[in-house]
Amino acid sequence: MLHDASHYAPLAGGVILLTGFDPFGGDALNPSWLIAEALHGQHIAGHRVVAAQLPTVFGESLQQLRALAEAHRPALIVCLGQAGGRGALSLERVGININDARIPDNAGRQPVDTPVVPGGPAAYFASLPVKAMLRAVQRAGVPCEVSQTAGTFVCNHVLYGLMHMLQAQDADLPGTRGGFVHVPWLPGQGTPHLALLEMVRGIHAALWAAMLVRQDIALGAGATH
Ligand code: PCA
Repeated sequence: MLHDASHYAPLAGGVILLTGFDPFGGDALNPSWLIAEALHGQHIAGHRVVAAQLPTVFGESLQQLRALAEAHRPALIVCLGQAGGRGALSLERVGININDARIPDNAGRQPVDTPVVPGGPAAYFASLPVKAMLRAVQRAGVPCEVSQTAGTFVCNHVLYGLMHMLQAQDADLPGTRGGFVHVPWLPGQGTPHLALLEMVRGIHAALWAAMLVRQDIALGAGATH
């Protein structure tokens, strides 16, 4: 017998918003956007993936994300970003209320120790089943980890701002879940790296798990330091 449908994914026919960033910091490309672009138009759990590029700019990135969320009213929002130096897809657990940029963003802004949202809480957890996603990506044969920090540059800014928007009364996006995944360099950008197709396969598996799993699983994936 089929279980109560509400236990599973939200109503079919909706949208999954998947964002990537433009290149930054002197790089010629950004794998996060190439992955999002590759998955644009795919159907996952009855939902259509809509890919969009965000600028690597404090403030503007969040304004564009809000406009996209209001236009598409997605069931799920997953933002992707490049994390050079990491060797696995990194499912971010938490965004913190701080901007502290070691390099200028693509508009030349370099905020130091400013809040993402003045007066906002210190942090928000992503509302994604990160452990179930971890298991799904690993079963697809793609290196994956849960990360306890998204840094303090534009990616953390977007993760915190996204979760603030989803919590806020004014956003009117009831039931929308959201979070962030950092991805390694592509071959040619530096080491460690992952092939584009491998990363696309991993994010595809992660999106399926995010759509289908309502209650996250208990799976040890913490860090000792
Ligand atoms: N990575 C940067 C910003 C844009 C991107 O792809 C970050 O990790 O903050």
